[in-house]
Amino acid sequence: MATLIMILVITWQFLHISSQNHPLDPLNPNEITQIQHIITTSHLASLPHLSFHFVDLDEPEKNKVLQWLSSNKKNQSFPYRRAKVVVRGGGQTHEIILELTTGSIISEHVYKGDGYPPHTFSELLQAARLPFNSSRFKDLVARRGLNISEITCFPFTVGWFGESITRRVVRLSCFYREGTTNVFARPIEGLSILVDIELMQIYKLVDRNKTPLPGADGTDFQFSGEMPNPIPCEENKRGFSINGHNINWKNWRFHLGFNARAGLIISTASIFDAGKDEWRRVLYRGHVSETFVPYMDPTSDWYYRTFLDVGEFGFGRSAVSLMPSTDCPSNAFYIDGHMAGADGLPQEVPRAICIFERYAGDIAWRHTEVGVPGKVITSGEPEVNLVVRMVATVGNYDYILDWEFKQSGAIKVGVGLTGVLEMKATTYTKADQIYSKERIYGQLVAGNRIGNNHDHFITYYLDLDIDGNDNSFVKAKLKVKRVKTSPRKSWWRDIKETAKTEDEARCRLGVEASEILVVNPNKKTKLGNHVSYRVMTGQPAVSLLLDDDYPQIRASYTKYQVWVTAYNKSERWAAGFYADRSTGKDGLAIWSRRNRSIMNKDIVLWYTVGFHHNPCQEDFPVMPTLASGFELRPANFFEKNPLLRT
Ligand SMILES: *[C@@H]1O[C@H](CO)[C@@H](O)[C@H](O)[C@H]1NC(C)=O
Ligand SMILES: *[C@@H]1O[C@H](CO)[C@@H](O)[C@H](O)[C@H]1NC(C)=O
Ligand SMILES: *[C@@H]1O[C@H](CO)[C@@H](O)[C@H](O)[C@H]1NC(C)=O
Ligand SMILES: *[C@@H]1O[C@H](CO)[C@@H](O)[C@H](O)[C@H]1NC(C)=O
Ligand SMILES: *[C@@H]1O[C@H](CO)[C@@H](O)[C@H](O)[C@H]1NC(C)=O
Ligand SMILES: [Cu+2]
Repeated sequence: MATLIMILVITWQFLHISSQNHPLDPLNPNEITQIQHIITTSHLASLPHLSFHFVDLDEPEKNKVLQWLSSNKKNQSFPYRRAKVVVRGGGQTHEIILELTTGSIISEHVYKGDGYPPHTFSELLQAARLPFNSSRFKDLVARRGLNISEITCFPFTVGWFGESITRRVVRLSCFYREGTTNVFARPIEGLSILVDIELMQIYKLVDRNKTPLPGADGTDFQFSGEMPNPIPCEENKRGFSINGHNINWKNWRFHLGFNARAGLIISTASIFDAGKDEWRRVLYRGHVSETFVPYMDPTSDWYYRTFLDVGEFGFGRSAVSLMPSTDCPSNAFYIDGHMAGADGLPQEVPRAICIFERYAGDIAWRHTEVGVPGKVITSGEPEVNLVVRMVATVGNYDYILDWEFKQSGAIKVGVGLTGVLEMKATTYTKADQIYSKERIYGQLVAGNRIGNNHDHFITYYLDLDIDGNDNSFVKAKLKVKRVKTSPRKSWWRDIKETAKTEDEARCRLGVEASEILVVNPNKKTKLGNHVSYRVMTGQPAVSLLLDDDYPQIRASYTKYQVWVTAYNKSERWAAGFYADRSTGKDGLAIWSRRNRSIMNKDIVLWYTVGFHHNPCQEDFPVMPTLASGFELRPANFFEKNPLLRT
């Protein structure tokens, strides 16, 4: 085994000196294998039912990373290469930090706080199979006249509802596949199975056999049309280069990472300023931090559906292999994703991320000038952007996650929701049968099916470093003034307020007209304006649940759309690291309560893209993509429009 470690160390050192490396590179399959080997040959191997729940890069200190990137990389030693691993074994959660260059465990302790690490896929699969070994389940199925070979059960996380002692539990809901490929379209309502994941046993099987099974007619979602002709593009002339995980395209360069929890991660994004002839920093790190999806049905088989998908399952864990020409255009380049399975060994998601240049027929800028006598002057240029995309399919839903880089300096972050609704079976077949006696919690979207109301809150971690580490957060409030000295009676002006502390930075958008900016108070343009980026916000949506409602306590950060915190390497997951069965003791709202100073400091902006989803018939049997997002756009960052290169 010593030879194996030697080989791994040598491999690592070989990679180490390669110019393609970046200190934030995700763990590669060799490193994941090395980690698995170190742990399974340590004393931890004796833990009963050892399983790997989290294996990720323990990222080096930010200043070390930045120093290394800005050095000539020969005289500066590469920042440490460490991994953070969370395993379960013997009913406990162990946190381990490993040093990969020496192949050793450098710290290890048992986590005793609330909540549990993300579920592994293999334990979820095992749990989903348990009913098929239960005679009680077989009986119930037979009594309903169903064919057990046509049933699929899905494990749902159960949230937390004030229990003082929590167990690792999932709740199974079962669906009937007969006559359809749309498994979620035929819920076997009223049948619910609680599984103790730790013991891998069913401990409760509830059968409220009341609601008939919805039929299979019209539920399929197979695409049968013809593929549209793609917009012609120069397929073989790729406008970007990929060197390891480093992407260079036009005036942008950034690092592209992937992990099981966040999915795709953008790091150290800088833009080349032709006027200054230098690369300028914009975003140190950006990724999805958490999602919160509470369903608005308080009845016994639905109330617990209040998912924190990133922390409970993982967006990278749920990343699908992208389909060329459907998920990404024909000029796309694909990157595989790597992560550790429950056994600690590497798993690959082929084509987890795609990168492509998008020319969608849009105009980057234009003008027609008719004011010059005897001439009509027209100029402009087409908008060509670079898109980085992944899709996370978490059970019934598909989240399309885009990062779109523009030559104007903007980064547009897009979220698209598609997939299949989570539906509840009902006796109703027509809307006019619905009367208040049997309340429903959504809309009738198809015969015998209600699309229950719910929200989606996708929260982004955005460590913006506008032209340097130290930034401030500014709200520009648009205030209306009345005038007496002009034929006009009113006008608006912007009143800029710099948030001094975390408490002052929280925003509920849409309540008052305002703009939000991340400003570098230490840098000015030649004209004397402070260098900044503006956050162009999407539609406002915050959680409407009451503050004392348990799901809201766990996802309390969803009460505001914008938060700003002082940078702290270990504060990344908005609902806390241990999100499964969490009790709200960790997370963004808690950190922010420290009310740290955020003026001219290294700050992190948290932005939530929210949807209140009130389903309609068109969302059935599969939902047309509903898109939202936000854009980070330079504001007095450049001396002038950077698209004009002269
Ligand atoms: C490494 O080299 C760079 C560029 O030549 C220089 O600016 C920096 O000070 C050097 N760092 C060390 C630690 O010698
Ligand atoms: C199913 O039950 C049989 C017999 O009790 C047992 O041998 C088998 O391990 C069980 N399978 C699962 C997946 O629990
Ligand atoms: C039950 O479903 C399986 C799988 O589709 C099928 O092979 C079998 O014939 C069905 N049994 C009955 C009794 O219909
Ligand atoms: C960083 O965050 C962690 C987790 O919230 C906290 O325990 C720690 O004290 C913080 N460090 C600093 C320097 O604030
Ligand atoms: C946060 O600090 C600011 C400035 O010291 C103060 O005005 C504000 O009341 C504090 N907020 C909380 C919740 O403590
Ligand atoms: Cu939805």
